Amino acid sequence: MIYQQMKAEKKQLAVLVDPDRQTVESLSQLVDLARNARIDFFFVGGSLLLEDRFEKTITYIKEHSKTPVIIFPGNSYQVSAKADAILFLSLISGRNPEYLIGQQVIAAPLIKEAKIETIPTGYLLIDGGRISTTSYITQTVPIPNDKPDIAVATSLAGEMLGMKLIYLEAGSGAEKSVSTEMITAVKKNISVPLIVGGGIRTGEQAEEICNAGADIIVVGNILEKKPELLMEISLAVHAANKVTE
Ligand code: 1GP
Repeated sequence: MIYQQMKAEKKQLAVLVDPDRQTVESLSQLVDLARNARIDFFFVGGSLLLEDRFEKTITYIKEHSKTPVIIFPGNSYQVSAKADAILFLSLISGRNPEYLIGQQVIAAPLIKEAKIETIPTGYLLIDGGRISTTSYITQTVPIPNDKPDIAVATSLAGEMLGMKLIYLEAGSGAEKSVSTEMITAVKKNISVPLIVGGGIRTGEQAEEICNAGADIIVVGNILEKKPELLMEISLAVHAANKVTE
């Protein structure tokens, strides 16, 4: 069960693959690098998928890697029976009913049909220094980066509603990743695993975010430009494990 792996008492690294931004060559390179860097999960999805590569991307990764593939959906149609699990996201930082429950109603029968593990996830968009695609597409206002109390209250509400993961998202390619103060404050208040992503570009940053309290780090954008950074980031996450052991 994927959720059990996500709950493991160690820091873990997920590589986000946006199917529209990968060519066959770059995906193959990334999967090879990820094998050597021993990453924990692939997340596959995107806010805006215009090409017909979603299913093909999952199939390719499943054929070439043993690492679990988890759908990180940008909309209700990003569902595939070939994935190992799906993050069933509700954008609880926003007040747009379409992304709180609307897309979920459309996706639920498709997910049931696909028979994949479904992990209810409270998704919080945090201000990353510029308007993110997620903020624009969902027409929601992110939580200010310097308001950890709002992130704590929102995460608590998510956990009380039964969500099994909390995801603090600064937005893909964010200028500023989620602040360590906010991560620490949220982690202290919840008992479900905490995922943090958006704008993580170096091993140092990854280690700081792990040490602040993130359980799972998500890295996407920078690997599209500099895939070789994957090893550095993976080593940093492992180093954070040694500190907490
Ligand atoms: C975005 O959290 C992920 O949804 C990863 O962000 O692409 O900036 O690494 P980056």
